[in-house]
Amino acid sequence: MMKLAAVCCLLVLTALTTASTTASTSQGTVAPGSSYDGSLLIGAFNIQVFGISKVGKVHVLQTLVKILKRYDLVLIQEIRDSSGTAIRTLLDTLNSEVQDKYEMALSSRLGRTSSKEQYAYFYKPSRLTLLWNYVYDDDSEDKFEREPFVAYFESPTTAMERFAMIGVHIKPSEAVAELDHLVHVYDDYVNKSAGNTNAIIAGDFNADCRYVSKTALKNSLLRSDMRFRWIIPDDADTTVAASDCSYDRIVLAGDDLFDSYQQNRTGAFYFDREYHLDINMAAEVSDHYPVEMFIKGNLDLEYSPDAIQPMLTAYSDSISRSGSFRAVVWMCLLVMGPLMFP
Ligand SMILES: [Ca+2]
Ligand SMILES: [Ca+2]
Repeated sequence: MMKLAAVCCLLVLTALTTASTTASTSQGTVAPGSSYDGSLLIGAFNIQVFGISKVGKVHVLQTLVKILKRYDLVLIQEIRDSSGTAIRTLLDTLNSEVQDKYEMALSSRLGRTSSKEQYAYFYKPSRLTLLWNYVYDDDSEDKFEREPFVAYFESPTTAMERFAMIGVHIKPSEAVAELDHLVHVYDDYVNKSAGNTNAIIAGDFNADCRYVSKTALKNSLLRSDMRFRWIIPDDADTTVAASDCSYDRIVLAGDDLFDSYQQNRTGAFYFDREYHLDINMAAEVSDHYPVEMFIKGNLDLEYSPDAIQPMLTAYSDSISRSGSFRAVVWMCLLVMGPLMFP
């Protein structure tokens, strides 16, 4: 009981001293990932022409690291760097600033012309085990400019045992055709995983404004097939510029994912507002905002010494979100009440 009381006091102190660390999304607020209960914050970020020039600018690199460390798993798109060093610099810089280190899965360089792009997944092995990954093979049909990059994860801290992330940066001028073909990419993954239907299809789909009309979107296979749920709405704004386009999307498939994700913690992450960057500073980082989603964890909370710090983080996040200390007061009353009024 003394331990619980100590935790309680620490929670109150934390509540009183913690500055808000939450971030606005299109539909609410999202706290950084890795909370105590095993939940996952998953993102997809098109870091416009990511390469040596970008990591060479200290303020850009710092902002990228700040954004990426929100996530337990994040897809990075538009890596354009024949030297292959920029993404490694980004990963190393990120890992120098966190205790819970990230690992990377990197695709081959993709594209029909000499202008190639790579995808990367940064993920925390403390939360997820990467089982296998592959670039979708479209050699026989050549449907994609940049073939989707599929990574299959084991997730011991959520209700999903295993799921895939299917990342894609769709070519704007062929957006409708590539969108349609994502259904085949998904079916191919289900086969490869011996029938696992859980998948997060995410990336810059270019599925709005001048590239995909509302009618074309409505008629696209990925939209009309009821196995898929589009969780970033058509009216979301995922562009840093004044334009209002919902280019970056997350589409879910599989009952476990439908049950585990939280819609009110899903949306674009407006890093310019959150970090108080003016439009020029933000534009140096990317022309896109990341999109993100939250998956509930299923770990039981234990009152072990090791559990206290993550608990403090998690509760201070929840306090920041609610903007009140009521949660802490209620918890203290529940814990201390029986002691004080036996
Ligand atoms: Ca191709
Ligand atoms: Ca915009």
